[in-house]
Amino acid sequence: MDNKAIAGILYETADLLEIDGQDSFRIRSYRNAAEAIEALPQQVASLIAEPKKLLAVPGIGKGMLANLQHLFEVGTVEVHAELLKKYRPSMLELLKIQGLGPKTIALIWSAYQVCDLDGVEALAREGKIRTLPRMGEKHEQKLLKAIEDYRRIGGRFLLDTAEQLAEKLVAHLREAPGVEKVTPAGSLRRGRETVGDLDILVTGKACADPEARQKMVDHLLRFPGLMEVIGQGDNKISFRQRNGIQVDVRLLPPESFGAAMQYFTGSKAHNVALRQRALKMGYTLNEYSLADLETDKPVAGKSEEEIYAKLKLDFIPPELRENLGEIDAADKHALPQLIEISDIRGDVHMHTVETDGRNTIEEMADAAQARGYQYMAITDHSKNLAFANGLTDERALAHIERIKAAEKNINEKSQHPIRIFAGIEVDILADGSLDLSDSVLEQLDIVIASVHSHFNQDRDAMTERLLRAVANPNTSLIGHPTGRLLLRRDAYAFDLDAVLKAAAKHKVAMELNAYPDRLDLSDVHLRLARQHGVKIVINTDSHHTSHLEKIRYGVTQARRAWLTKDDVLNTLPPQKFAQAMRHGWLGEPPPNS
Ligand code: DGT
Ligand code: CA
Ligand code: CA
Ligand code: ZN
Repeated sequence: MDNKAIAGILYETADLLEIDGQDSFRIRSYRNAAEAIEALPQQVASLIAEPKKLLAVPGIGKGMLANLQHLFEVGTVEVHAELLKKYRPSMLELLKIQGLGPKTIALIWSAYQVCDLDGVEALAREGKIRTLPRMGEKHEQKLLKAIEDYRRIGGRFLLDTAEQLAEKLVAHLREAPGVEKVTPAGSLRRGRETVGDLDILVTGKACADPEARQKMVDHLLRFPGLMEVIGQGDNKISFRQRNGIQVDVRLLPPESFGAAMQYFTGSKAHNVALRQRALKMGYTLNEYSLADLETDKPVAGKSEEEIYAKLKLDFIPPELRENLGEIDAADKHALPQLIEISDIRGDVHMHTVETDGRNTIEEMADAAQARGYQYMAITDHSKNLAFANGLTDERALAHIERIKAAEKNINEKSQHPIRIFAGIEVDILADGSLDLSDSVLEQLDIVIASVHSHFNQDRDAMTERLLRAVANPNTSLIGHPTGRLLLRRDAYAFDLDAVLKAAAKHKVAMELNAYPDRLDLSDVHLRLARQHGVKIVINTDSHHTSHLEKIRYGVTQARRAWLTKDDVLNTLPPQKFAQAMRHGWLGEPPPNS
C-alpha cells in the first residue's frame, strides 16, 4: 500500500468521525497525519518496521502509529472499519457531492437515517432537505444539481490519475511469473481527457494453462489498493481500486495479442468502421484475429501493424482512433505527421514564489534546463488575483529585472544556455481590459491573458470580453481559453468561433493548457482552432518544478486534434518564437478569413 492510499483512508476516517460528531481534535489528528503522509518522501511501507522514524514525522503520534501498524498487519484502520459498519460505505460516496460536507451529511443522517445517494436525492425531491436546520430551498436545489453533475461526470477519472494507476499495475503484472507483455488499451491508450475504466492486456505463458494462470492471478490480487474483485472469468478479471477506478485485466494468447490490442484500444466507433472495411475486403475482424471470410483462416493477429497493413491502411496512431476521418486518411496515405513531445522547445507558462508558485525563478530554470528546453517564460499572476498575491505594475517591472538577472546568472554558469522570457499571466477584467498598464505590458516578452473571475457573465458579455482581450496589441496568447476544470467546472459560456476568428485576424495564439485538470483548449476545440488557422502554444502552467513533466498530457491532446509541429508555436527556435509572441506568428494567412 502506497502513501497516497494510506492518506486516503485517513482522510476518509476524519470525514467519518466528523459525520459521527466526534471531537474536532481527534478529527484533526487524522487529517494532519494524512497530510503528513502525503508529503512524506519515503514510503510508510518501508518505515513500518522502524517505529522511531515514523514517530519523528510531525503529525504522527503513538496512536496514529498503532493505526498504521494495524493497517499493515490486518489491512484496515479500526475506527474506519467500525464507522463504515455503522454508516455503510455509501456514506463515502455522499462526500463526493459538491457542497455536501460531513456536517450536512450528519444532519441528514440524524433526521432521516439516510446515507446513500438515491436516498438523499429522494429527500431533496420531496422537499425534506429544506426543513433541516440552516438549510433552505436554495440549498435543496443546489444539492439536486450537484447530484445530477456527479451522476453525469462521476465514475470518470482524470487522465493522470488513470495513467499513474496503469503504470503501477503494469509494473506489478510484469513481476508475475510467466508474464511477457502487459499493455494498457482502451481510452487511456487513446489519450482521452478522462478515462472510465482501465483496460489492461496481458500475454505470456501465464495465459496458457490453468495452473500458471492461477499463480499469476494470485499475484495480481496482491496489487496494493485493490478493494474488491467484481468478476472473474477464464480470461478476464475485473476489480475495483480503493479510489473507485475499475480495472479489466484480460489474459490473451500471443497469436491474438495484436488483434486484442486493436479491439480493446477502440474506440468503439473506430472498430465498427474498421470491421466494415474488413468485411468489404473479404475478412472478418474481431478481438482474436483478422480472418478470411470464407475459410475462417486467420491472416493477421499477432500485431496491430499487420492488421492495418492487411487492410491496406497506414498505421493509425491510437490517439486518432475516434472515427473522425482517420480511416479515410490512412487509406489515402494522408495521415498528418503528428507533433511529438521531442518537438517542444520550451514551456512558457509558469509561476514562482513571487505569486502562487512554490519555486524560485532559478529553480524553475534548473528544471526546464534538465528537460533540455531552449527557452521558458516566467508568467506570474497580476494583481486582480489577490489571493495569489498577483503583481501590481510596480512589482511586475521589478520582476522583469529579476527574471533578466536570473537569466544572466544562470547562463554564465551553464554550458546549455536557456532563454528566460519575462512574461505575465495577466487577468482579463470583467470588461475585457487587461489588469496591468499598457506601458508595463509593452515591456514583456510574453503576455498571456486569462479569465480568472466573473465566470458567470452572460454569453454575449463573455464573448465581448474575450474579443477585447484578443484585440489588445499586447496580448500574445489567451490562457486556458474556456476556463473549464475537468470533472469539476464547465467552461464559461462564450462564442468560441467568434473568438477564434478574431484570434486568426490578430495573430493571437490560443493556449493548450496541459495541466490534467484543464486540458484547455480541448482536442475538439483545438481542431476547430486549426481550421481557423489559429496557432497553439502548449504550456504546463506549472506552480512547482515537478509540474513541468505534465507537458506530455498536452502533447497527447494536440495529437488527438491532428496537430503537427507546424501548428504549435513553442516548437519554434527561440528567436522566431519570441517574434511570434510580440508580433503574431509569421507565415501564411489563415485559410478561411
Ligand atoms: P472508457 O472506459 O469509457 O473511458 O472508454 P473505452 O474506450 O476504454 O471503452 P471500454 O472500456 O468500454 O471498452 C474498451 C474498448 O473495447 C473500446 O474502446 C472498444 C472495445 N469495445 C467495447 N465494447 C465494444 C463493442 O460493443 N463493439 C466494438 N467493436 N468494440 C467494443
Ligand atoms: Ca476503458
Ligand atoms: Ca473496460
Ligand atoms: Zn491561469
